[in-house]
Amino acid sequence: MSEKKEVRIGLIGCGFMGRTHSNAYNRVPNFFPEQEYQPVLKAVCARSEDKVRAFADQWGYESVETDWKKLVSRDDIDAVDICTPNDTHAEIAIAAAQAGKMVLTEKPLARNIEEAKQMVDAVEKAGVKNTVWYNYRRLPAVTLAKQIIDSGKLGKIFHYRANFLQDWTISADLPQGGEGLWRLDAAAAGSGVTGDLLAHCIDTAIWLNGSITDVSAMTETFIKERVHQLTGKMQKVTIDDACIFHCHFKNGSLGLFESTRYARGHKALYTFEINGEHASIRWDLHDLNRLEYFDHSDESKLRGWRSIHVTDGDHPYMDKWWVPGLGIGYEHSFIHQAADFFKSLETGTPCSPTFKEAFETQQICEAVLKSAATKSWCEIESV
Ligand code: 4PW
Repeated sequence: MSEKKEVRIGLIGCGFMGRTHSNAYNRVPNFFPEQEYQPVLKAVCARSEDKVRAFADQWGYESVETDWKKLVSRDDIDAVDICTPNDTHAEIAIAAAQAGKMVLTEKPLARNIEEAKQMVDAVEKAGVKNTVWYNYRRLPAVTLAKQIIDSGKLGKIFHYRANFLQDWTISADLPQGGEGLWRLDAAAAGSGVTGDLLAHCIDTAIWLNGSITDVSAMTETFIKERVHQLTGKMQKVTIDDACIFHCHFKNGSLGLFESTRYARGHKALYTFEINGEHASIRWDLHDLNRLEYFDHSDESKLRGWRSIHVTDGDHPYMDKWWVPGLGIGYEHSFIHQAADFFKSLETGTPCSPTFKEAFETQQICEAVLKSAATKSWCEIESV
């Protein structure tokens, strides 16, 4: 057996994303054993000592820290993985890059373009490996969509449509800010559905269909005031509860995007549809192992939407899992991203999206929010 190279992980944040990433690191050695680089769960960091110790025991971390600065300065950490709220991404990532660590961060890259720019500069200057966890790219059906589009089967693309719908913030009694609810607080999150949900749709869209050149958007904040968990006071809500935008892609196609946390009945409905000259593709997170494909070159009597169950060994990533016909889940998108990150160390190639690539998504989010605020079209710079 060849000697494995260890990548000693220092994870910061032990909430929902801390769990998805920890699960991914634990699964990579089992399901991608051939890879030269393998993770070692060296340390996990969170402010509460009790919480971080329990997390370390549950997921198998060797040690704990309660101050992220200590973790970042440790000599026995190779890669810093940021799973904390958005307002901490920039400071931690910049410090980690300056300390010469590889940096992985949860999406969105940052709260705004200024922070994102500094983060890109820091990793580029330090020359450290970096990636942003836009996990949905790594679902086999979504990767298959990319392969089909890149093969040219759709021909000229006319339309790209995406939705990300949830309903968890409809109650006016839900507080904003603090533990578990920072996504409702603009100071912590940067924005509402635009940075949290549309960022995923935008990342997938520019990966599948290329750059977006300009956007026209509207946003709405349905509940204007909520109690803030940290101050106990009723405070103005400044996140976008819903956002709809349309746009032009560089390839001439039109885009239409919608996201809300007020779509009663929808918990996490991410869908996209792409219509080309010869064929169309659509995908739905609620049925994530399936890709629907319509090919106009099929014999007319048999023409219709094909439902591809993306579970065969020759489908992306599926040779790593079970037998044809057996599906995988949401958590596998993170396992695949972790595996791709370690593979990229072997091949010396970037692990997309890098900070620089994710900067484009940040630019589009910023333009969307600006367009909504100014009620005007906004161009995306330097596409
Ligand atoms: O990144 C997103 C989260 O903030 C996720 O993909 C889904 O929506 C699940 O939680 C939220």
